Amino acid sequence: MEKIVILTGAGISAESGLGTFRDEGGLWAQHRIEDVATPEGFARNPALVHRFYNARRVQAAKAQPNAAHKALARLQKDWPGEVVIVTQNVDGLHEAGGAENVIHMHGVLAGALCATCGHRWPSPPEMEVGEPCPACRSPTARPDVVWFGEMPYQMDEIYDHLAGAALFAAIGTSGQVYPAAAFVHEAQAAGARTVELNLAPSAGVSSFDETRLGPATGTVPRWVEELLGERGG
Ligand code: BV8
Repeated sequence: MEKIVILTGAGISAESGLGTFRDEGGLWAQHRIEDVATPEGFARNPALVHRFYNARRVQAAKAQPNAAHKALARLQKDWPGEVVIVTQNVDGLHEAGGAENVIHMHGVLAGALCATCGHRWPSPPEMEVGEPCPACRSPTARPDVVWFGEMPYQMDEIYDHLAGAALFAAIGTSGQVYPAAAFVHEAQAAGARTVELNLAPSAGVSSFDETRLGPATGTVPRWVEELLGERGG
């Protein structure tokens, strides 16, 4: 049965109250990317970067999954083929909405990583500069997120999924960050149909076979109903 691969971005969590990056007043309007989402920025001012991620971690922990997150979980459950969710988001709202095996290509707010030995552990709500790694004791704990210039996680697995996709959907992403922004081309090369569900046309809008505009809590449940209804589900 057809395999569906879905890429999500900050827009799917917007209606759960979490800020996006590039919308009016978004996260990048409040902080320079170079200062808070690069290894150089962390080396220069780790306290600032911890403050940036601590605020988002505390906010994300209080946020609730919305109808779009829940609709994707239902699609995973009721679709006869495989449904793979790849997210650029570092919140845990897909899992909170019932989704499984979510691929977090840009890492997770709930995770801590040791920059010295690579050990991972559940992050405390707020991390501090010089936090010691539980494994090697080095004072080099950082958020387990992928910054600019760093390699996103599980890329081989993602490319395998894209190579086998019959349907690719991008939801709530502005299509400005690579390599995620190029996934639509990988899917097309594999012969997949491609659809974009977004509030506004993304940078890659012309690459998609179909674009549905509107808030995710409206467009995603409708899209899932159509897919499942199509199948007479
Ligand atoms: C890499 C950290 C090497 C975690 C993030 C020049 C050309 C091409 C590429 C580059 C270049 N210079 C540098 C690069 C590479 C760089 C890059 O792409 N830069 C861009 C800015 C040009 N990429 C990297 O460095 C990546 N690593 O390339 O490694 C490599 C790669 C492959 C193989 C070998 C080596 C690493 C990128 C990861 C950076 N980390 N975040 C965190 O803090 O969260 S990026 C950050 O942006 C988040 O991860 C976020 O998810 C991501 C993308 O943003 P979006 O999710 O799309 O959010 P955005 O605000 O932009 O858009 C929101 C959308 O939602 C909008 O379309 C809006 O309309 C819509 N929306 C809003 N409300 C709603 C809605 N939709 C529906 N309903 C609503 N209610």
